Amino acid sequence: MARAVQAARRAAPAATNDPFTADVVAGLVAKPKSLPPKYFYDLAGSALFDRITQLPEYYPTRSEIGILQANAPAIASLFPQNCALVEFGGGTSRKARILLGAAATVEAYVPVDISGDFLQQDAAQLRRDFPRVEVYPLVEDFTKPFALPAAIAALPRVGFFPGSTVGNFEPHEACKFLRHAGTMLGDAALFVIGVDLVKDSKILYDAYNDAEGVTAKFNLNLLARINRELGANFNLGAFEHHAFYNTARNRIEMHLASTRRQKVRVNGATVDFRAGETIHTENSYKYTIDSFQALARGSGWTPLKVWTDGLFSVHALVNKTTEDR
Ligand code: AVI
Repeated sequence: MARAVQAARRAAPAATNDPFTADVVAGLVAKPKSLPPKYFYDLAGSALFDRITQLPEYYPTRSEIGILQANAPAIASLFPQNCALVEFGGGTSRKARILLGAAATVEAYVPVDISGDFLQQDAAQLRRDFPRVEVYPLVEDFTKPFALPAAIAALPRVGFFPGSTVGNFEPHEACKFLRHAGTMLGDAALFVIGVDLVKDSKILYDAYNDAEGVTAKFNLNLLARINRELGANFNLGAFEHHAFYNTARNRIEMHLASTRRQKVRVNGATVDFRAGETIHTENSYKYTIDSFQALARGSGWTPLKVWTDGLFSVHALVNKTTEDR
């Protein structure tokens, strides 16, 4: 009985209102253990992700930029007059700049990101580079509904969600996100969205297991962040990066595997790990053009056009069902 009480005390984490602490603790006491991928992107994680996008094995960024550059005039021709471009997760405006350069009809640009670190800096540079465009950066968690700036209330909207970040959502969450984006962007809005494609598993495997080990560092940084911000004592040398393609579910899975039996203190709780036990840190779903269009249709969007280089796809969707037209 005394041991049971002791064990319960040990397992009970300190109460918290902070979402990061609450999500980390809930994920580590869950079975199987998992952590939300949105927490990868602190300052160190964002810098590592930036390095990932330049790796020879990580094709999605290069592919998407190539598709946007090659088709910018065609994409821009779908934009309504005097519109606002709303980018979900627009921490850096690298890809939006391609559209802003091609679409003279954009009056306002609203980058929305959970981290304000780069937003303000980037907004200042954008205002210099595109003086005709008003820039309204918004620090928000775009996975949840939020209010758009009043200044763009009267403008028709174009949503932009590049990078295949939609693939980091579970399909039901992707559907929920597309629905809430539809509500925010309004009837007849356009949505330009980048989606990574199902392909040869070796290409996918290599993209998440780069030779330089940057993706491994990116994955392990999540534990380093928990140590830094929550005073936890993860031994980074006792966890390994695992990434593999789950063909049955069309997704890359990333895990952090404990190399041995160990205990870790996190926010007043002790978390036990068996040797080989993993923390599931990310899914990156891959779609076919048809499977993504089916998901979009089921979420209130009508597919209008798609551009692809065979590896990656950029979809234009319209917020209107065919029946409404
Ligand atoms: C941001 N997201 C689309 C990336 C992906 O490919 O799923 C995150 C990433 N994880 C490991 N490498 C890149």
